[in-house]
Amino acid sequence: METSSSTSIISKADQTQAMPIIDKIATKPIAGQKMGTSGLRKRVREVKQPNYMENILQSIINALLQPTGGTGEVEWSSNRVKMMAIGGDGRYWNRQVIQLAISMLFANHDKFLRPRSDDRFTLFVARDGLMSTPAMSATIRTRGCNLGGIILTASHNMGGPDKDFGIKYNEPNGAPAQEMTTSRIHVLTQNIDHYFIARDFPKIDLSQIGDHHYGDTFVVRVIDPTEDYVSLLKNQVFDFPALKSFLHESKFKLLFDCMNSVNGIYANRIFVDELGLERSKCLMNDVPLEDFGGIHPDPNLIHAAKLVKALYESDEYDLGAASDGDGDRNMIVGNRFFVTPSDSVAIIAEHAGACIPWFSQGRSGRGDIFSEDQRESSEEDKKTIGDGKLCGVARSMPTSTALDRVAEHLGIKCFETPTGWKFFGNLMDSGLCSLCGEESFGTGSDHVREKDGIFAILAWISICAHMYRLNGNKKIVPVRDIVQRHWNKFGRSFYVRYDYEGVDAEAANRMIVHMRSRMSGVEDPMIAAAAGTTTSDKGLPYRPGQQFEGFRLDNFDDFEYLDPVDGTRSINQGLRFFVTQIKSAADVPGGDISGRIVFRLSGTSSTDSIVRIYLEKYVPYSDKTHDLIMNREAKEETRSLHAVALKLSLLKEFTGKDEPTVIT
Ligand code: VG1
Ligand code: CO
Repeated sequence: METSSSTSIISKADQTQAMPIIDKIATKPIAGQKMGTSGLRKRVREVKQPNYMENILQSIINALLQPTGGTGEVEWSSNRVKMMAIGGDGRYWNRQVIQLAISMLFANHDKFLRPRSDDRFTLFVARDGLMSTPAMSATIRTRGCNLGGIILTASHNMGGPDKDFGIKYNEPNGAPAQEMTTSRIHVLTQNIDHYFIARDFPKIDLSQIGDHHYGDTFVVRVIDPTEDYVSLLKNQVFDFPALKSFLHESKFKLLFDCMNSVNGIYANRIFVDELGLERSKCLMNDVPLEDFGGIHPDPNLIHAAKLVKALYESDEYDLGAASDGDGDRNMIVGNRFFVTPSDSVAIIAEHAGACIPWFSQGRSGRGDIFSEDQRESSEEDKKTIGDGKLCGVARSMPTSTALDRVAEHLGIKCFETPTGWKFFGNLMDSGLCSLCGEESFGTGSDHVREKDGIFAILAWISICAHMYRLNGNKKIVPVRDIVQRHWNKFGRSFYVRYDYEGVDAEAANRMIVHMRSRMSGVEDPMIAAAAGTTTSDKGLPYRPGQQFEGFRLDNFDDFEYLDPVDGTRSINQGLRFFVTQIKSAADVPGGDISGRIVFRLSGTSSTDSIVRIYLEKYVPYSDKTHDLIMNREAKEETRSLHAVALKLSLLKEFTGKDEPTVIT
């Protein structure tokens, strides 16, 4: 790390000789330090440039020192102990940045302490620097980290010296930083002119659990990264003894691909140590590696191909699962059967109240209270709120409407939020949302404030156990049957997402601007012409009633969200087109078939743009649609919607891309 020193000052706490000297180092703003959908993600070579990590870390620290944003006044809370946590997904550069962060937090820590007080600063550091995103959320909440936590991760992006690194800040409630916080951090990165760092700060041995004291005011506590999270899942959320006896009695076979990510350590703790499964039989890629062993740690049908093959080419396994680089995403696969993430969260919502103690025993929906004794429901509580009801659910806008139908059935509200987990935090803190999900393989509940891959897997095992018991302990109900029963009751949303990666950012933006102007009724032949299109109507405004490829356009908008808790408005969150299939007696057997096409640009790419097209076609259940619902493939069934999407967006013309890079 670069330390071209300018001024040296002795830390306030440094009354003794042994204390490290604090350097104030001059720096200049580095462009592009803006957090996206979930943190800042950049190529390793970019974050390795001099002062890159120093600038962003100091800006996060500065943002925490000015919680009201810009008065320059430090706000001291009355807590005597200031606490923060740090860990990461173990990717290349993780360990170096943790040591850097420790020395910078030491250099800055006294600014958080009230003058002439006995305040102290405790920094919890994950052993070996490894902590999954949901576990970090649990640690922040369980230990009451009033300064939140830092997670070094680029999540599902690839890792290694030529790939990505990332950093996220989580607030004291354990949720990803809200937009207000991330924009404050961004502004600070644009104005930074110095940072503080401890000179020659001793490198801490992160392999050993224990405390390291620096004077009277700064403690680095290396903690077991599984402790808070596993105890939460075990003692509060799930019934581990019941799951264990089900797994062994029924000989249920699980195969979990940890994709060489941080989740390997949690998978071993939970599935092997706690639930007694045999490691070699149930876990794949369960040792965290700096480059994820070259795997793209994104749990989908393409990147978890080996797992998918095992589930599709033999009858050995009942449940296949995979999670991403930082352990917050999940994919669920049954025997020769893929569960879309949108269906998965809907099905968990359908059964959670009956078989997951967090919900059935009334621990969910209590907003932001969190302490062991508050969480232990009293008998009185169980009578009033332990009726297995979820307090509400939520999904990101592009996620399918399957969850909405379950919510309606349960008589609870379903919130529709912009993409990104940070939008669920307020709902959960206010007791408005028990369970939520995103189409991008994200599922979670209010036991933490992040999505949680292992939660989803344990939820599915809980559902399977419940079905097995209902079946008189005789037969495992296959995942396929559980999903088909759901479709039988609620109908089916055929759902597919097309990703066009490596798109020139300017071209992608032009395409979105073009659609936006056509939505607002502006004729836009110029833009269409610039994209190389000649037919005059390609620049005309969209009109309800227009027909494309057997669909009628009913409505369209640019999604915006008004946070019902704090009133924050988030605009430009994705372009939505609502369509209805025009009936022809031959191909539509009864019921209105509606569809939705959504366009948005990814906010997690470290380089070029990624255009995402989300397609949903909802077919209500009836005798006539039975075969269609049970037997058709989503990609086939949404093919014509994809053709409509290409017409609406002129994607090929704008981006030059003929084919998507990933279809999920
Ligand atoms: C993607 C997903 C989004 C998810 C985000 C972070 O964002 O679409 O649903 O919340 O990744 O997931 P975008 O902006 O690229 O579409 V994770 O597991 O990578 O933190
Ligand atoms: Co992730």
